[in-house]
Amino acid sequence: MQNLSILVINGPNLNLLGTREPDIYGHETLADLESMLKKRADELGVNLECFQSNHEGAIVDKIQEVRGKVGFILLNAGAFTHTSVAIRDALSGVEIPFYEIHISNVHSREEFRHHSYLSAIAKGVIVGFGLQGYICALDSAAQYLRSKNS
Ligand code: CA2
Repeated sequence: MQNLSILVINGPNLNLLGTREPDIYGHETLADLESMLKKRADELGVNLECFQSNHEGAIVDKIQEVRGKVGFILLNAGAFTHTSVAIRDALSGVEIPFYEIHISNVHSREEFRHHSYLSAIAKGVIVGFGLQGYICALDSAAQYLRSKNS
């Protein structure tokens, strides 16, 4: 059976998208982002679920919960990118391929944003393309799942 299901996870504070710091994160809200992704997923013929949490444990639980159910994860772990061994271990444990996404170019920002606990185990990393990065990641994940399942 084809597994063309993709999960998008947005981490802490990404629920504030479009409400503050528009110079860094733009003017679009999380709801705008999610509806843009759902529309693209429909065009691509893949199933898409979107999840956001400000809590590390909830993100770990979600990753564990989708084991065997989704074929790919698109993950912007927000600040947990730079701190969370727990999220990395969960991703390693479920063996679901994932792309790490950042809206801003973390490498042009503060030093503490330069290190990621996730990049080394990610299938790819998209940084600094704004919300467009999620669309690129979705296109690529759909292509990956199709070629893997064909
Ligand atoms: O650039 C990214 O996507 C980040 O993952 C965003 C995180 C940050 O901690 C990472 O270093 C890079 C922060 C998300 C906060 O999002 C906000 C959006 C609007 C207003 C305030 C915060």
